[in-house]
Amino acid sequence: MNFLKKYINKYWKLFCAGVSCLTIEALCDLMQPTIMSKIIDIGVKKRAIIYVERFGILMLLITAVGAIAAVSRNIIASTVSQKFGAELREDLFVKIQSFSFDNINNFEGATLVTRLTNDVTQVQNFANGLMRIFVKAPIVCIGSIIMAVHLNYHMAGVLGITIPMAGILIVLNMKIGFPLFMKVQRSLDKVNSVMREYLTGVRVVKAFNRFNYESERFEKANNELVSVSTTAMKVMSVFSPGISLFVNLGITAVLWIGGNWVSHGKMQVGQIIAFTNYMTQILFSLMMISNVFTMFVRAKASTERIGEVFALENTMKFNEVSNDTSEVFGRVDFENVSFSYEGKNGQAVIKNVSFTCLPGETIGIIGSTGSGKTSLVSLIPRFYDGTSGTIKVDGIDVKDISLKNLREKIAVVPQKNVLFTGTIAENIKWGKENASFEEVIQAAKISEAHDFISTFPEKYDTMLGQGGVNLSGGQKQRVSIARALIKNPEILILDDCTSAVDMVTEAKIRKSLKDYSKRLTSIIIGQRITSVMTADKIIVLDNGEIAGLGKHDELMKECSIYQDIFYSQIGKEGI
Ligand code: TTP
Ligand code: MG
Repeated sequence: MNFLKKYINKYWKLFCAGVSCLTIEALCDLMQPTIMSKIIDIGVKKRAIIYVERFGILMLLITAVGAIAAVSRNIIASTVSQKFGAELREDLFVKIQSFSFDNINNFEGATLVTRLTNDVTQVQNFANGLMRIFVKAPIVCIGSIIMAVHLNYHMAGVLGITIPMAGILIVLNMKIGFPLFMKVQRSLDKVNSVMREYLTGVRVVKAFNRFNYESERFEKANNELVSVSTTAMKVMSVFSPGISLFVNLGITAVLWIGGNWVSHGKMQVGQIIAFTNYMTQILFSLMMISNVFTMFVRAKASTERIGEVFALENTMKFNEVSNDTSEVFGRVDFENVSFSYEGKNGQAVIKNVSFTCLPGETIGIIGSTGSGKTSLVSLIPRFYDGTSGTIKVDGIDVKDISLKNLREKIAVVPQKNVLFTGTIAENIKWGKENASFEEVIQAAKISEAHDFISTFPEKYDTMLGQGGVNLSGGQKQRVSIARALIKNPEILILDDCTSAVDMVTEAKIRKSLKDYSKRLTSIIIGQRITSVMTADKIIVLDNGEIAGLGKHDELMKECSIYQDIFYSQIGKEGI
């Protein structure tokens, strides 16, 4: 819960102001029944009109003060809770952004979403409630008891029985409620995660006609949520009527005993009315307290879940960087690098890889699927850290370069292209926010995207749906390449990103890339041998190991895996 400290430090003054208003409001409420009893027992009974008038005006004044306090605390409570909620969400967002891929793999995507939305809302509501009603409830409850006892201490015995009974119910409520609401939250996560997975894979689901299967999966998660929530609500709903029962029994007792006492002169009618009034106030505040606990329990569960995100340490270690600028541009060195997704003890997907990529060179990487091509290049921008060995960019160990600087040098076009909702121009500019329109066009020309974009009626202002659904696979790939190019990187990594582009266009892209910058180091992963064979150096990857390294001609002589790929794709007779 440490993360809450920051907000407490920031908002405690306003919070106290809100609670002060609330206290004034509660005190005003508390005075009303006693004044009323005085009006009845003295003013009305003895027909003293001046007394009635005087106390009537006093009552009005107190109501007015109470109303002003109520308006103020409402404004304060809304302001504080909204600001607090917004800041908490923002901080969480920033924290999640700082996570390494490893960290994110720790959480299922959907739970991070529910933590950011639903959990924050719960905590925010609780903070709001705290300033609106919650503090008032105990004040009114205790105040009513004091006022009631003060009014007629003979009657206090009735309170002595009812209130402890209600208290026991409240404690039980809390004990039983907490684990139930934790469960509710977890079920909500599940529903979200099924829904998210369905929505991302909706095309496949339809193609495979697996709608029923997905529906069942959703129904199962949904039913579980319903059942857990219903159980939680059922358990919770027993408590309010229970409290109500005890207090109403108390009120009946007051009326019954009080009625007898009036005839003996031990109590007055106004006092009975005031006493029952206080009892009703006690009832309301107890109900409120029980609601508070329900909300508290939910907020506590949510706070813990949010706390888990804040508490997660970034798995990536950062060295103190004194000077990470270099005279070299676009050089990459791998020195005996091994890597596994499961840490040191996991199965290695990259095994003892060493190679050097000189500035301006084009390196091709080829190998069967699962041979570790994507994993290998994801180590360069430090999406993951290798388990052993050293990776250097521009001659400096990547661990000694600040992440911002490192990633500024490198542009990656991932294998699975990701586009965002927005226009094509916005998507390309995503690589460089302040890029001019000319730069956008230039990048699109190099990636052979300009021509097809020009055929759209709205050209660069064509809106893309989520994930770029209204573009073809090859078109998306070309927009992704333009987005990487506009960044003007030193090192460009293309991960199989021309797989959906025809061979002629691919050759054009390669040529324009070559012409575009002599200083740009390109690392091109390809499944097609034609994508890599013109590279300055080709790495043949086999099961995480380098099976061959050299130019096309050399590999054709020395590397049997490379030969196999070549002959299977091109045939014996060559191109
Ligand atoms: P990749 O590096 O993804 O293999 P690849 O890029 O050569 O394959 P493709 O041509 O199909 O793109 O995977 C190497 C191994 O690492 C493989 O066994 C799967 C595993 N892996 C993970 O465990 N987690 C991951 O996030 C990725 C990307 C791969
Ligand atoms: Mg891959």
